[in-house]
Amino acid sequence: MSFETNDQLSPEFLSLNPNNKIPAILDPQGPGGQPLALFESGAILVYLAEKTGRLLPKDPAARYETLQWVMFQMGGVGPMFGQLGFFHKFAGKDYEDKRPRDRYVAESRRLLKVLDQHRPAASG
Ligand SMILES: N[C@@H](CCC(=O)N[C@@H](CS)C(=O)NCC(=O)O)C(=O)O
Repeated sequence: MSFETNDQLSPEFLSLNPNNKIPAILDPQGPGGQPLALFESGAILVYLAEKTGRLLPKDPAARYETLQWVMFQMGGVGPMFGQLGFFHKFAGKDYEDKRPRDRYVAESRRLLKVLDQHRPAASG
């Protein structure tokens, strides 16, 4: 799969992910031994964690704490850093108005501060 050749728009890839983004997976040994196609990084991570019995704690409180940081990544870090990359590196020179870039810089810094200040509970 290469973005340079727009493979994400091919019928084969769109059959896996109609949203034409990576990541997407096809597990030939999905539930019931049937193939399973999945997109969205969070859904893929939860699926793989449950399939392998790793990464997601069994303890409910720890499990939801883990899931909240997965959602934080999907809803915060991923989109904000992506927009920052667009305005700062890839297309920034095409925009005279620097307010969009500055907004994503500020929001990305804020998200990093949240991570820096987070002290995970001790795990065994
Ligand atoms: N919410 C999606 C976001 C996926 C996403 O934005 N993927 C980016 C790369 S990190 C992508 O495919 N960009 C290429 C494009 O938009 O054509 C997820 O978490 O899987």
